Amino acid sequence: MHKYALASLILLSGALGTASARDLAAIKASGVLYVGTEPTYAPFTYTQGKKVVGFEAELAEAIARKLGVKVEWRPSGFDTLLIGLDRDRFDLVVSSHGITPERQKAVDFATPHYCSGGVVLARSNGPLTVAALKGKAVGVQLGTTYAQRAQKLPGLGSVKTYPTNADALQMLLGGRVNAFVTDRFVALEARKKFPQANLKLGEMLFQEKIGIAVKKGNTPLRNAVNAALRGVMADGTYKKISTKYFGEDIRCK
Ligand code: LYS
Repeated sequence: MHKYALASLILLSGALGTASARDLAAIKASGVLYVGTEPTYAPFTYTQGKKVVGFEAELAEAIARKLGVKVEWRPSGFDTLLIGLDRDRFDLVVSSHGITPERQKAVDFATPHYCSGGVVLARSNGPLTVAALKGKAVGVQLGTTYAQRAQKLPGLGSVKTYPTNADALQMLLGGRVNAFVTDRFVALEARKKFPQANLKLGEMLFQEKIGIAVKKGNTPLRNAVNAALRGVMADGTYKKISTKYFGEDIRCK
């Protein structure tokens, strides 16, 4: 997360300390689970027409079914999601957040629902290693762990930050940046979707555990999500959805 965004989020949690999140009973009584996501992140959450689809979309819907409710998607900018949770705009955020100590100060995370990592993605003949990135322009999405990591890489020419994952990918395809740091599965999907660009995956820069976020302190909801997640992981639902999108089971080993 962007430094200032996180600072204001922590300040906000203090200022809005009295606002209460919907508890599990209220969610169940309403029959609806409000889920925040930034849907430009294929194959995790993206849009098809007006529908939010993808691996995490189907997983969130499977979790909601276990809780006996329906998901109502609330699309939002990635850098506003965790703040929105704190302002009670959503019950959950399902948007591929890496579980970091910094974010854990602001929100609570469910048990990780997949493991992945940040890779370098470039066009053919583009830079694929940290060494090759020296002096180059690297694109990232605002507020992501990839942006954080890229800013720490030594010797880069520049780090260009874009509001959405889709924008950053377009900049790579259009040659406005030499490389794009993003999730490994997102990179694989982009390579498949734009074969003419001849995209190549390079060095894996770091690994991360991805989790669903709830408002800090909403422990009954987090526990219910964990139980539902255990259920879909045990009954074959998780494996089926994961295989549909990735051809493999991407749960943390
Ligand atoms: N896993 C990255 C992060 O935690 C990216 C999240 C999704 C971005 N649309 O920041």
